[in-house]
Amino acid sequence: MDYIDLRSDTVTKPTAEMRAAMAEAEVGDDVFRDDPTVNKLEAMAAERIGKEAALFVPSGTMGNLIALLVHCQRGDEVILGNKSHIYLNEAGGMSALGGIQPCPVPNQKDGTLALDDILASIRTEDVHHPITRLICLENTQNICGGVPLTAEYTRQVAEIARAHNLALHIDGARLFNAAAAQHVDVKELAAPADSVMFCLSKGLASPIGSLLVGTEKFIARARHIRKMLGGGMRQVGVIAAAGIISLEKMTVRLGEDHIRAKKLADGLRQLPGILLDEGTPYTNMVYFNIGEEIRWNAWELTERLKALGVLVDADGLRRFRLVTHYWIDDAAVEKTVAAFAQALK
Ligand code: TLP
Repeated sequence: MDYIDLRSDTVTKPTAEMRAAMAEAEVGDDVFRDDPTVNKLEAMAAERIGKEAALFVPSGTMGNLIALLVHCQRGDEVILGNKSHIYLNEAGGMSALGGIQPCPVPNQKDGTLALDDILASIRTEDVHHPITRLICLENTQNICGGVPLTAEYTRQVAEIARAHNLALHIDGARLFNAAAAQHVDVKELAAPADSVMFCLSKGLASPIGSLLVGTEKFIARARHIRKMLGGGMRQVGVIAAAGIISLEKMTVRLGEDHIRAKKLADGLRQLPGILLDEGTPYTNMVYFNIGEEIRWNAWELTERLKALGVLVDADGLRRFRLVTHYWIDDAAVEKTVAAFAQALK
């Protein structure tokens, strides 16, 4: 069956244009810096984000981990959101592989960390304390609804970081969605940060890959750590070729996904038993709960929807997250709403 797949924007398959570019990509050994397609992608990424240099990495998780390993020493502490992907969904890599300690502070409903909470979490110089080294933000903030953080907020956090000699890293897996939703250049969102990771393999529709962006010095160290982690990828221009199309063509169309997320939310809102989160969707994610009057829980509904050709991600016993992306068109939105109407019965 040709499923409508709303489980994530990570499910996006490469477009025909990407597949052709991948087949024809000029390649070389990227560990020797010999792959012209990777070199081009990295230069483009650095330019788009507004930093000196970039590094192609296999995943967002590895990009974030490398950033943390560059910024921090063993025993150092990182201030980050208690609902952040790095804290919750990256297998504890910072602790397991870096000896780095997370200092989680509550994510507010709007995805931010309260400035006072950040300030209160910065360790004072004391022989008993770990050394606070880094603050991490996530933009868009996934679990808070795919909510975008503003450039102004990011600047405020960066000011705190500078004043306390800390670095600022952005997990910008969906930074281009944040930029599209706010009609700002992605550079504005990235400017206050020392390092930024963004993903090609989500809304930008590449099959694999993320980029870590920062100063030349930061990226030189990151390249070393990528190798240490086994992330040196040889003739990886075959994948970078898709990434170039992501940057050139996919970044400018993300607004369509946001409009379709709104249409999806509007359709679902009409159905009794669907309780949309306040404000959803901010970008390409629709978050909602299923009311107690519905006799099916989210896992059961997932199965019922699958039988109707729609794949969704249950995010708890009575909770869902649906994500729009390149392969979700208007017809898919309509079919999804109709499938929910049927499955809820
Ligand atoms: N997010 C995935 C799942 O892991 C939850 C998704 O479907 O949303 N940062 C953020 C904010 C992310 O949402 C993700 C992936 C990552 C980092 C990690 O990227 P990958 O999957 O490339 O390691």
